[in-house]
Amino acid sequence: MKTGISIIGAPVWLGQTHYGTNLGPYALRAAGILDALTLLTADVIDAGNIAADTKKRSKQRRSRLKNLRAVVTANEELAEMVSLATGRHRFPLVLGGDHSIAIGTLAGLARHYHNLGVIWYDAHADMNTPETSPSGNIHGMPLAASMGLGHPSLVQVAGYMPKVKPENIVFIGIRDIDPGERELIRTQKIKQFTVADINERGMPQIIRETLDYLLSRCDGIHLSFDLDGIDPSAAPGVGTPVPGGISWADSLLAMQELAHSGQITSAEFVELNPLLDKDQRTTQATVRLVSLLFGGSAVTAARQELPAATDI
Ligand code: 6HN
Ligand code: MN
Ligand code: MN
Ligand code: MN
Repeated sequence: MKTGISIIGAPVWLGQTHYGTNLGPYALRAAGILDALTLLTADVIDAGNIAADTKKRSKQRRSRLKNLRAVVTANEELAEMVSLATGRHRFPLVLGGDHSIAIGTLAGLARHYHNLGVIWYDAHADMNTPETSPSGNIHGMPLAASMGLGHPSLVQVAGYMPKVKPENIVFIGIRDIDPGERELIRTQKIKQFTVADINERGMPQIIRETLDYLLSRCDGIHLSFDLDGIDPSAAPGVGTPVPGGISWADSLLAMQELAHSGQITSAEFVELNPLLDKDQRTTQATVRLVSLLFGGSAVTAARQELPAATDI
């Protein structure tokens, strides 16, 4: 049983190339995420942000990985904060940041769970290695790294590996998959639900199947929610949008079903880029999704006040 929520900000953007995902935690706080959660659960602590300076690109010669050192430093620190909250039996809620921060989140969590389950809600599989990556961007690699595949500095964050077993992962919404990733998904037999599966069987059923699968083998379930899993029409504020995504209505249903199960033990919301957003739509959407995950109703979430532009 979790005693409360610890919010941890990970303002990282160097896992990809669009400045702005580092502003995600600030935008979400300005949009009232703390008040929204406090209405639902009295015990909410804002643990602040990781302190690592991720503003500067690191000078890295002859490496295919962009900003490796800066990303590793940020993730080492995030792993410690997540581990601390988890050790205190709190629910770590990590606000990204690009998806490279999942390396640190999972590293902090897996110290406490022997069979950590991971729901990867995303347009992408994020299972590239330096060899298969088309971009060199580390936000496309966190799952591979957490499975023990890739650059030693990424794989060894928090000093151990692997963090996640392939049979404990479920993809929801992936639709832009690189050849190397496709091969890994196939050979490792990783469970996946496509947007077509969701349309066919309905989101509540997909979530129930996901939980049935993970609960039979896992001692904790982490939700890694990449906002680009949602269709860009509803969540435009992301750096790598992919059309044909999960609908807004289905995303709300997913959060409600997960809340209803009471089985999620940690979560992160990543890839929000306020500078690419339209009318703060994606920031507002994230606050609503987080509220629903903690048992809020769509109505309560909708009632939150809009932040003034100057707050951001
Ligand atoms: N994300 N597969 C592409 C790459 O560069 O490796 C895109 C990755 C996107 C990552 O959205 O978290
Ligand atoms: Mn991702
Ligand atoms: Mn242990
Ligand atoms: Mn993605």
